[in-house]
Amino acid sequence: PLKPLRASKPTAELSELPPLGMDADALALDIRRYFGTFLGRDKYCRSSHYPYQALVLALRDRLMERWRQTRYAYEEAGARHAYYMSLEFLMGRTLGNALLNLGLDAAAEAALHRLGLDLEELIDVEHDAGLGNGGLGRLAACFLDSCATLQLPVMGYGIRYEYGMFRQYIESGRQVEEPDHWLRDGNPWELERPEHTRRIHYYGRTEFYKDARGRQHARWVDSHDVLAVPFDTPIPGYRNGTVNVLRLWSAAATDEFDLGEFNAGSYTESVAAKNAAENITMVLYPNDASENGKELRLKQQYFLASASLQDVLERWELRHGNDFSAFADKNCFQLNDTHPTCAVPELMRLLIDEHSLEWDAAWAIVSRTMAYTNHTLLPEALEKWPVRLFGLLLPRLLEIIYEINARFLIAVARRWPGDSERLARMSLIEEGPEPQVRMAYLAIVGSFSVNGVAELHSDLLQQGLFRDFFELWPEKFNNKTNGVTQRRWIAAANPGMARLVNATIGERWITRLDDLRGLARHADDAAFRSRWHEVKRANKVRLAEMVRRDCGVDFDPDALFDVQVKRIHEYKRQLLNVLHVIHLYARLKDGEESEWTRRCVLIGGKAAPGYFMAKRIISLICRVAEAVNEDEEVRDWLKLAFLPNYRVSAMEVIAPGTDLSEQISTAGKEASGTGNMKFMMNGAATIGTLDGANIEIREEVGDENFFLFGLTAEEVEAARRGYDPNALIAADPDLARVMALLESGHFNQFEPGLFDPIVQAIRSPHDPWLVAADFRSYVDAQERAAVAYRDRERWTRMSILNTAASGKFSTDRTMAEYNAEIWQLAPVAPKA
Ligand code: 4GP
Repeated sequence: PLKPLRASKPTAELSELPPLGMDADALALDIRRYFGTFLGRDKYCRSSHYPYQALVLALRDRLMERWRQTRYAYEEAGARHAYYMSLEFLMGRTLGNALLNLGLDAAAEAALHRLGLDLEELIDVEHDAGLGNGGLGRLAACFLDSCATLQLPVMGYGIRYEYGMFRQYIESGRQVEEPDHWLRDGNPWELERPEHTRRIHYYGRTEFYKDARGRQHARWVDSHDVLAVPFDTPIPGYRNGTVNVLRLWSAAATDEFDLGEFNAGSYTESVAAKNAAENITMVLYPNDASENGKELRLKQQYFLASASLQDVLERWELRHGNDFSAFADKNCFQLNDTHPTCAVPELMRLLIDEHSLEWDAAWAIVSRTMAYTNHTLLPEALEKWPVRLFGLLLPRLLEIIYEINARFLIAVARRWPGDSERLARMSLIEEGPEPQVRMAYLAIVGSFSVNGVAELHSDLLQQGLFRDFFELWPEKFNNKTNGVTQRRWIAAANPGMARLVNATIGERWITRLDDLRGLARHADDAAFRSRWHEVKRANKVRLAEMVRRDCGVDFDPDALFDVQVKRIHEYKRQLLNVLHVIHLYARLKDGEESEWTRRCVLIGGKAAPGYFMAKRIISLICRVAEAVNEDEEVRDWLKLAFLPNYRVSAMEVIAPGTDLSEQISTAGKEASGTGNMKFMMNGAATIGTLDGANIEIREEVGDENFFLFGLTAEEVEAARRGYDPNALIAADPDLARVMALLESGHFNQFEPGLFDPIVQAIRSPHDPWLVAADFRSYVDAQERAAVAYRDRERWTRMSILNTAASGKFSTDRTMAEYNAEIWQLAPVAPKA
């Protein structure tokens, strides 16, 4: 533990500081100072890394002073806070965004220019913070940006993984994974706060004892403990003086290492405990929308929940002592999916065992402070933990869960007397040979709010997955359609478009995205369309450079750029996309190229390392790409590339350069999607099914500016009964030709059988993703898109109208809704 200062107002004077300059002169001076003194570099330094660090440190100083003011303002207001608890924060890079939000982009460029440096180059030095898998993690990052911009007292809590999402390489058409040691070159944005270290228990057992007044208490004894050390990252709002915090926990051993063992020569043993402790936050689990009952994962989940709750409770105690009567008025926890659900029993434990509250008082607090967001309908993604494992690792928590369940089932029985089937269905414990704790049900029972992430998804939750709970507590359920932050996804990623928009309708869209509506009037102005087209074309040139560099494929910026980037998953149907490419390839080979639209198809995304079919689909994309790109009859008309290592910073180049956004999941499977929104904002038209937020995108932009195809969620359910893909294939000459090519081994001449599993999946009457069922309408929609693209004026108009209609999909709107309907926080502005 760090020693406390003995002075009465120990650091009040110490933390007073005159404001730092926000002009190029002041920045240049600080950059020089950091470079030459703190970093100790000189004129012989040849690495871009140190100028980058010097710039970040200069910015961090400016973030720190705003951060302090924000914190003081929250304290003085006695503000109610929300805590966004998430196992994933997919932050990507920070520099560009920090410059934009601080309003220092121009000053930094000028300062660096004076120093003979280039801002773009330094931005590229930064390693993506890939502490998330995909949509769920990136959503959390966009949320933080919007909360700070709305001046909401919201703090993020997560895990500081040493290794983030793996790095993906393609070798001989196969995905290869490599660890992502993102911290190797240091992370100048973060601030370690050892003074707020927490202690986390695992294993052991419960001991009951009586206090002086004869009341019974429980305590967790014989536990193996691990320390949680916080690292804070500042989260600036858009030019408003607010800086919020993302606090990430890192695991450390309670004792450094065993010197006795070491001296006795047992080196491995001496550090075993330390390694075991540090393993907890070593790596992010690379599974998206699916879980596996791994002990280490449960350890991570509890680690986050316990450390964060202890943190909040300690701050509470500093102000209020052991009086928790107003705690629920001042605090709210948003659980990002079921991953942090241990927070429900853990807050009970902390209040009962460590703060001596009665059960009912503690439960009143828990059930008024927890709120749960669901992100997926895939049943395999609903987390369950074996009771056996849970009881071993977190014995005290399991007892509390049993007690919550007993009380909950009494309420169910009272509402539906004699309905024992329902009791079994709703129980927090799933019975069977290996009983399981149902984390989603625990989250629902413990929360006052349960939301889905798009209208369709929230409806399907209420009618399907959580139906019983919806009948019991309809008032808990609500929808919060996702969004993305336009600061990162337009202002920073697409400066060309941002400048044109600013010149046309002013700058207010940066914080009021609905203003983009004003662009619609200009869609009929030929001069404006021509400027819009030029911006898009320049962005396509930039994207083509990336494709050239990373895939070795030449994309022609005048061709239609047709893009699908997201995790590789069967329900997202990258397979359907490849089938369409094979269809175009077959047409070209058969000489059917009259009325052709030249098309460059880009697909990117990572497959979970253990997901066989997803990896096989990547191989198919790579093999088809070779056949297409190397064929002289084809390659001038059609290109296909698989982009390796898709990540946030890649999307910042991809979205602005895309014409056609592929959102082609089997209806009813994609909870929302957020990539769809980034593309739309950047002026891409969508080809998509009526799934997730696509439905709302189409509502906003109008059917004439959206290429709709495929079965609806309802039709999908009906089509599953009596599904006969072989009949569909036989009846459709285009699909038959595609299947014949695939089955002939044309794309895997040296690896016979490679794609048999894919062929079998398409031909299976049990194919849950109904690839064959949607093929025809997909190809037809693609043809409509191709025709539309040939008419440049029409396409450009459509592009403008997509951007103009994207206002709803700002996380500013999403956060305002969370706040109005769930958190109810008052915005607080720091002193200027
Ligand atoms: C994703 C959903 O698949 C996606 O539709 C949604 O937009 C996103 O969450 C944010 O809500 N789910 C996951 C996951 O990433 O791991 O479950």
